[in-house]
This record gives sequence, C-alpha cells and structure tokens, in this order.
Amino acid sequence: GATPRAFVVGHPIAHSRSPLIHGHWLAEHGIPGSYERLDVRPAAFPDFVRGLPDSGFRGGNVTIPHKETAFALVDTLTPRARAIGAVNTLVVAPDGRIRGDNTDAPGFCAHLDQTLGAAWPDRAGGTALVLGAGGAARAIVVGLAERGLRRVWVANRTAARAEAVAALAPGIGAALAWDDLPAALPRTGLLVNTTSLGMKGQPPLAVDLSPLPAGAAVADIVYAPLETELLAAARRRGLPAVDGLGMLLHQAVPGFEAWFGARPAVTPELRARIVADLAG
Ligand code: SKM
Repeated sequence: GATPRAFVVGHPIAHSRSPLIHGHWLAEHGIPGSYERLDVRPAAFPDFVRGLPDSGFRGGNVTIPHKETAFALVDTLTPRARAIGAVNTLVVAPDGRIRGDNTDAPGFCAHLDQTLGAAWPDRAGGTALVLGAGGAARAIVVGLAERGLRRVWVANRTAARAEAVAALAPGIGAALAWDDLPAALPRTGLLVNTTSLGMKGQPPLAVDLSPLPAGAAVADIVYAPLETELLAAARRRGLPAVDGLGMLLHQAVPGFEAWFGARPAVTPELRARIVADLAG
C-alpha cells in the first residue's frame, strides 16, 4: 500500500516534539512512513478534519487549541474521549470514518506505572489531589478514576471549574477550595500539577509541600523546564518526582500503533533524545 502518513495539528505548532518522537519510532521500526507538523488555524480546522478521509493521512495527533473542536467533529468517539470531552488522537478507518480518542489520560498513567510501579494508585489510601481545572486536568481525572483511585480532589482558583472537573469522576471526585490545600495535603498520596505555573516564563506554583505524607509522590505535566520548582521541592523532601515529559512520550504510543501498525516503546534512548532537544 501507500506510505503511511500521520500528523500533529495545532496552532501554533512549532514547539511540538511529536515529530521527533514519531520520527524516532519510525526509524527504530524501519517503517517508511512520515509524521508531519501541521499549523492549522481554528477557522480552517473543521474543513481540515472533513477532508481527512481523502487526504492520504491515516490520522494524527491534535493539540491546543483544537482538541474540543475535534471532539465535536469526529464520527465516533472512544468511551474515554467521550468522558473527557476532548480528542487528541484521530484515526481514519478504512471506510473513511474518523475515530477520536484521548490518549493523554492513559499516557499520564502509563508514565506513573513506569516510574512509580503499578501500585501507585494505592498511595496514601488512594487519594490524589489535582491542581488546575483545564483540559489536562479533565484527562488526568478521568485517567485516575479508571485506575481505581478512591478519592480525587480538584483544586482550582475558580471553584466552579473545579466542580465541573471533579464531576468527571463520579463518586470519587470532589472540588477543593485553594485555601483548603494545607488541610488536604496530609491525606494526599499523589499531587499533580496540571496548571501552567512553573513553565518557562511563568511564575512557579506556590504550594508548600511539607504537609504531604512520607509515602506521597508529586507529578507535574510541565516539561519545559523538565524539573520545575515543584518537582525540585518534592525531591528535597525525599518524595518521588514525576515530570511531564513522560506523559507526552506515553500519550504518543496508541496513535503510532494505530497508524503504523507496530507498538512502540518509551525507552531511555527516546527520552534522552527529547531531553537533548529541549536543552538545545
Ligand atoms: O495530547 C498531546 C498531543 O497529542 C501532542 C502534543 C504535542 O505535540 O505537543 C501535546 C499534547 O497535547
């Protein structure tokens, strides 16, 4: 058949490391495919999606600001994408129908499996505290619910948004006021920053980690810089610190497998390559 082609689409898209990740795997597997970076403005995105069946692409990744629009435009949704309300992976089926998935949630959890071991959902009795209430928080809360957490708190400066995200984990999710963080931290087994605080050019996230229990772990979705001040503070406390690059690497796996037919591995070599690119 024709050379398999896939893409990452966003606006802007220059910062995306997805072409590097998929290019690494294509070379590793000896697959003569391509993975292209596409900058598509919001106004042009619906036509872009409708044109996919005749484009020669087998699918692609979708990033900011198109994930919610993609959710609304696809023909079928995975249950996970439906729960999250956003799509980051498109697959064109042989019959031309477009399936939308969200791999951010399993990507986040797969990285925790790799770094903390598969028992991480049990830390501190199965309680996670998610900071922020944007798209990444939605994905992570759904992912945590899938993995059997017993309690998921969502804290956000805007309380109404925290309520909406907590509602994605029925029975276990609850909104938490920002002022109540110090009281919640002693019962938190996994603290996750999903805000952009700590990213290059942004102020750091100002949360005192000293109330966290000894068995807690701290995760950040920010990967530039790789070690945010939050993660540095976790390490100083002797707690496992999980950076955001792992989520980016792992969320890429299901798409690659769907478009190119081989299940790729997140190896130290791949990670080192992206780390070097981020540093350069
Ligand atoms: O969900 C991912 C997306 O699939 C690709 C991406 C990128 O290339 O920067 C970031 C995340 O939104």
